[in-house]
Amino acid sequence: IRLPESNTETEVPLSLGSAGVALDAETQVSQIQQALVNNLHWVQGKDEQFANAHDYYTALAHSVRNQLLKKRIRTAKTYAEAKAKNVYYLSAEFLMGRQLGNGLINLGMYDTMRHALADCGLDLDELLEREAEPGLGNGGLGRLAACFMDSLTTLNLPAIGYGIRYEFGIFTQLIRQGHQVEAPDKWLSYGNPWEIARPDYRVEIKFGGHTEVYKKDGDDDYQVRWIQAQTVIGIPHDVPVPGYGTDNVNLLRLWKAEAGEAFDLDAFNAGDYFGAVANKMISENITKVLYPNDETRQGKELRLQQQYFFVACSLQDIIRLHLRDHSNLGNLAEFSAIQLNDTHPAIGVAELMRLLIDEYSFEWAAAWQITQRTFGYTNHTLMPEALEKWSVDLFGKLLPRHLEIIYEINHRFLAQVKLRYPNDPDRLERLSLIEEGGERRVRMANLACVGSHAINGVAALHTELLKQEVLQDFYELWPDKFSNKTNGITPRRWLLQCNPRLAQLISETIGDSWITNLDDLKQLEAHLDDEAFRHAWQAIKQENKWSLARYIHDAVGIEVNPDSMFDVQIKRIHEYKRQLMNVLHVITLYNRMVQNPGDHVVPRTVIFGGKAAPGYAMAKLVVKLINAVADVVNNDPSVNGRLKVVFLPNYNVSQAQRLFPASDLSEQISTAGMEASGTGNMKFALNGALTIGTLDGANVEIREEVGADNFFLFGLTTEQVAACKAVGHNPWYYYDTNPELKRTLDVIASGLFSPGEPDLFLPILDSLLVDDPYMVMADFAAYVQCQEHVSRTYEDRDRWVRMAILNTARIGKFSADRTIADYAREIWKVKAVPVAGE
Ligand code: T68
Repeated sequence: IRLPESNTETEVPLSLGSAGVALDAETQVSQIQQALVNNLHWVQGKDEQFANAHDYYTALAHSVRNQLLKKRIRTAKTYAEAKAKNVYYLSAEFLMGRQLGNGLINLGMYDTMRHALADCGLDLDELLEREAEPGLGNGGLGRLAACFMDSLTTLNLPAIGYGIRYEFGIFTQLIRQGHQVEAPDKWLSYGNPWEIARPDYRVEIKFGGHTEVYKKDGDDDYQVRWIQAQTVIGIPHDVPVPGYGTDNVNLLRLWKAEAGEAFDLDAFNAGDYFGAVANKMISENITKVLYPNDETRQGKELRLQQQYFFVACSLQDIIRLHLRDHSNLGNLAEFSAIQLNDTHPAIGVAELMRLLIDEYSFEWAAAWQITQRTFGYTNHTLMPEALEKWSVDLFGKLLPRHLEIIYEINHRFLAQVKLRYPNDPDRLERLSLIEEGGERRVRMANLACVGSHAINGVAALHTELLKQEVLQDFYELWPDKFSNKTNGITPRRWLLQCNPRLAQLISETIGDSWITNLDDLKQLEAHLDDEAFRHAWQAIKQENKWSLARYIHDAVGIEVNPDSMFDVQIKRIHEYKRQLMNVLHVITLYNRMVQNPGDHVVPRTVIFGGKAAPGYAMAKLVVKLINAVADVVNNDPSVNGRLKVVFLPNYNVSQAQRLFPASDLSEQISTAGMEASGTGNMKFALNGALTIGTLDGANVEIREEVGADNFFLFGLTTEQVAACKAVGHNPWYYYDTNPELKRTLDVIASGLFSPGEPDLFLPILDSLLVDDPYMVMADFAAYVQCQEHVSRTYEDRDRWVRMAILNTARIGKFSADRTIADYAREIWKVKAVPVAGE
């Protein structure tokens, strides 16, 4: 490693000279190297002799962070002066992915940095790999929040993302003997160069205790106050969020819980040292770990504590910011749009009411108007069993004042409903914020609906189903509150950063405006008949597949053939997503090879990745089945490499960035009517993979955009699924009438995949044959047939490449920039506040 001498300036501008003029390449390189060595010496406290790769990573991260903070300071100033309306995105999860590569890309420094590092003997790729992935989310919902932050900043919209700084993110998935084993995710153990703790913006959060009525000094009216049993401190940790090609830098503000009184002095003085510290442990537990369940409710007290904690912290912060620029909270809704990312932050409705009424002495009606005008609610699920509900007992114990407020909201709301529907007690019962019958429970989705002026679904089909099913009563009451905002993804991380070769080919062909205006990819269509272009396209896919093949070999020791079709399903393991149907297809292909060894087959590599919730037995058994099938298929000499099955452990954002660019076929095969939107489906298509999919979630709109000819559609529609279930779905019928399906299930039952444990997969067979809730049996034949069509199409490589190009060219609608522009215009009513260039 050859670095210059360090100097005492700890920050050196990287891309601009002091007069604001762009520096020549040589000066840039030497400045980058200077900044790096300064950070190595003055941040890490090491020199080249002792520094390891992680030290270089940290030094580099600080170089980038300095650039971001410089921009952040100007952004904060600009926003404060503009007194503009702000977006506050409340989300229990932000699945940001690694920050260094993205920071370099968004700052436009990526290539210069690579060059400057190479010039002194350092490899950027290697340093990028040193960053721990911040896995502060489960899946689609958390990653959507991250894409939204990127787009908010790129569009120069003033925004803060508020969430939780989990000390342990989503668990690390290990595979042992084919089974998923969970290990803690210690992502903070080497420190986090991207965050800045802000103890000066600490807030106090109450829990438990009771409420009492009192008379304020000099006031005749009674007020309520909440006498808490416990106080927890929230410390914000700020992560700068860069946009692409802009000087704006927004914030992700994540809250960490600390003890109010680190030491209970009385206990301490009485000699109870352990008791004195215990309180600290209890408080800090609140932000200790992310709940690893996607799509299922976790009725645990700690989960409700997490939700209330981060929402209450965020609302105090929002109010502090508002009162910095305005004299009172009466105009809060004009300057703040708060978006609830699912129901996890819905307690915010009751908390804002409490703050306005108890702390700022607003009348109920005025407080309610402010609250409703401020909040918007995004729903992410159609599964009724996933809707959050909290037992009234638990709720009242933890948040006694909020329960009172929710009762009052409910009382007034139901009175209004009764006027509109005088003789409809069932409707009242369904709309009520409190579920009666059995244990009484607070319905968080109902609270979110009542407390918001806007309610949206995340894909056209999902929004329609919300209106017809899960939220039908609310739709009938307030049709104007409802709208659709089809999800989107950021083209910066999901093409420019993860697929640099394809990004470069596209930019050479049509220019680089697509990076911030994804519809411009349409211009690629004009090059469809250019053979050189198609060849270049295919060569890039091939290179990406080679590089994934090397990664697979390093990760799991399986040799895969880069000329085979890479057939990929990567997402959380869930019955409704039907990874099981995919494995059944694999077994069917295997059976054919065994039965008819001479038959011509199109070689495939079927790749799976995804985590199962630790308590979700069926999902974990599917993981085991995939690995067990892989063991048999990959080691059977008669298969002769024509079929390989790979389960990549620990699927996360970094791994996703390797997988999308190298995929040929995207598996989007959920039971129709179950997947709210999907966003992986968009990332595949953007990177030129073709989709095999059902008419579910955003698949419907993707197919509309790319054209039915360029999409492999199969399976029952939502209506057909419902009709099938209504008349009584009989899975045995498919077993008895489809010999290939029968054979596939029989092979599992034979124990071929579970030597020594013949009953291991019985629960899977039972689920398929007893009630088959996700219609795997009903859709199987159509799926297999469609896969045959896929294979035939893949054989005509030129046709396939044309279809791939058209997928990329026509996917522009699914940019998160479009999604955010729609939210901004139609729900938030916020305008861009660009920071002036230096
Ligand atoms: C996903 N939801 C939807 N939930 O399943 C997916 N849930 O269709 C959609 O594209 C995506 O949201 C974005 O809209 C989730 O990812 C969770 O992760 C989750 C986590 C905790 C509790 C409930």
